[in-house]
Amino acid sequence: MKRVITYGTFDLLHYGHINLLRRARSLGDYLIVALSTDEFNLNGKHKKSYFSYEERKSLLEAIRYVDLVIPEKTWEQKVLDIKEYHVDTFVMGDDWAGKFDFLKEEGCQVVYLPRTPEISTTQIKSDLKEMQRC
Ligand code: C2G
Repeated sequence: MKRVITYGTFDLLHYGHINLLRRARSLGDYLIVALSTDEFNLNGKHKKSYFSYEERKSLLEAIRYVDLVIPEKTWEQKVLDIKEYHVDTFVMGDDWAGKFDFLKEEGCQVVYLPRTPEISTTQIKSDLKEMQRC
C-alpha cells in the first residue's frame, strides 16, 4: 500500500483544495491529511481560520480522496509523521516548491503539484466583502 501525506489549513474548503487532494490520492492508495490546528494557525501561520479544526476535519473526512486526518501542530513534525505513518510520498501545492525537499533524505518522494489558479481562501473572503458592498 502506497501512502501519501499532505498538509494544510483547508479553510473555506474549495475546488482548489479538492483538486489537490484528488491528485495527491492518485499518487498512492491511502491519503493522510495533516490538518493545521487552530493553535498552529494562530501561532505558526499567524492566521485565523473561519472554520474550527473540528469543522475543517469533518469536511475533509467527508471527501472520498481522504483516508485519515491528523493534526498538524508544528512546522517540524513532518519527519516524525513520515516515519510514524510509513509515508511513501509527500505532496504539496507548488506554492511550496522546494521548501520540503529535505524530506527526500527520509526516503520519501516529494511532489509539488500545480496550484489551481484563481481560487484561494483569501480570494473568497475578499470577494464576499465586495459582494456585501453591492
Ligand atoms: N492549494 C491549491 N490550489 C489552490 C489553493 C490551495 O493547490 N488554489 C493547495 C495548497 O498549495 C496546499 C493545499 O491546497 O498544498 C492546502 O492549502 P492551504 O490550506 O492554504 O495550506 P497552507 O496554508 O499553505 O498550509 O505545513 C504546510 C502548511 O500546513 C501548508
